[in-house]
Amino acid sequence: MTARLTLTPTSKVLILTGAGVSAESGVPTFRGTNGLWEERRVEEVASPQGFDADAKLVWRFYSLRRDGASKVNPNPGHEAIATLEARLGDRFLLATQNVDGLHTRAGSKRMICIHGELFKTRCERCNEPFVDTKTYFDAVPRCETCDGRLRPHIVWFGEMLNPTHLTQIDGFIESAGPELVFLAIGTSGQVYPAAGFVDAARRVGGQCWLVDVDPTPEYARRFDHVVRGKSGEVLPALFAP
Ligand code: BV8
Ligand code: ZN
Repeated sequence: MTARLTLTPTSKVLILTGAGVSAESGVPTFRGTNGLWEERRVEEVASPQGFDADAKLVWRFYSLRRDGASKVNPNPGHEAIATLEARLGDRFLLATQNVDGLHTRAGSKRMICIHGELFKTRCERCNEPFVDTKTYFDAVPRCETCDGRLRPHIVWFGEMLNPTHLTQIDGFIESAGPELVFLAIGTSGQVYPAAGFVDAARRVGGQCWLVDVDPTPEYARRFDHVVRGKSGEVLPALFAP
C-alpha cells in the first residue's frame, strides 16, 4: 500500500531530514558507519575538544567529506522535497541535519541548515562564515585578517545550535498549531535538540510522520504514521498532489 500524505489548503509542512535522505546519493550515514571514522567516534572528531586535540585530523575528516560530497548528486528524495516546497511556498519549511549541500542543489530554498554547512569555513575569532570548497590535508588554514585558526562552519557535538534557527523552527510549529504536518525523514532521532522537534509538533496537535528504511523504535513510537522505505523511492508518491 503506498502511503499518501493528505494536505489541506491550510496545512503547514515542517520536514526534518537526516543522513538517510542522502544515503541513495552515496553519502555514508552516521549509523551506517556505526558512528565511526578511522576507528574514532564521530562525536570525538566532530567536537571542539577534538579540534583542539588535533585540528589537522579534524580538517582531514571534513576535507574527505568535501571531496566525497562534491562527487555525488541529489536523489529523487531531495527532488521530491524541493517540489513540495514549490507547491506550498511559505506553508513549508525544511530543517536539515545534513551538511552535504544536496538539498540546495536539488532546489530547496526555504531551508535551515541546523548543523552547519560542509562547504563553508569560518575563522574562530572573526566568526564570519564564507563559502569554501577547498580541502586541507596538510596544514590547518589560518585567517588572512587576524591569523586565527580557520574551522569548518559545522555545529559540533557539545556546541549550541544557532538560536535564531531554533526560534524560526519553534515559531513555524507554534503558528501552524493543529494544521502542522511534521515529517522526519532518514534520521535515527538520536541527536538533540533536533530529535525533540517531534515532541514540539505533537504538543501543538500536529500530525507526525516518520519515513525511514529501518526506523529507530524509541523514536518511531512518537509518530502517528511510520512509512518504512527508502526516501528516494517513497517520497515522490507520498508527496504526489
Ligand atoms: C547541543 C554536524 C547544547 C557534524 C552533527 C554530552 C556532551 C555534549 C553534548 C551532549 C552530551 N550528551 C548529549 C548531548 C547533546 C548532543 C546529543 O544529542 N548527543 C547525542 C549523541 C546523545 N547534542 C549536541 O551536542 C548538540 N548541541 O546539544 O548543545 C549543549 C551544549 C553543551 C553540552 C550539552 C548540550 C549539537 C548536535 C549537532 C552535532 N553535529 N552534525 C557533522 O556532520 O560532521 S550531528 C550529526 O549526527 C548529524 O547532523 C545528525 O544530527 C546526527 C546523525 O544522525 P542522522 O542524521 O539521524 O544519521 P544516522 O546515521 O544516525 O541515521 C540515519 C537514518 O537514516 C537511520 O535511521 C537509517 O535507518 C535511515 N536511512 C538510511 N538510508 C535511508 C534511510 N532512510 C530513508 N531512506 C534511506 N535510503
Ligand atoms: Zn580571523
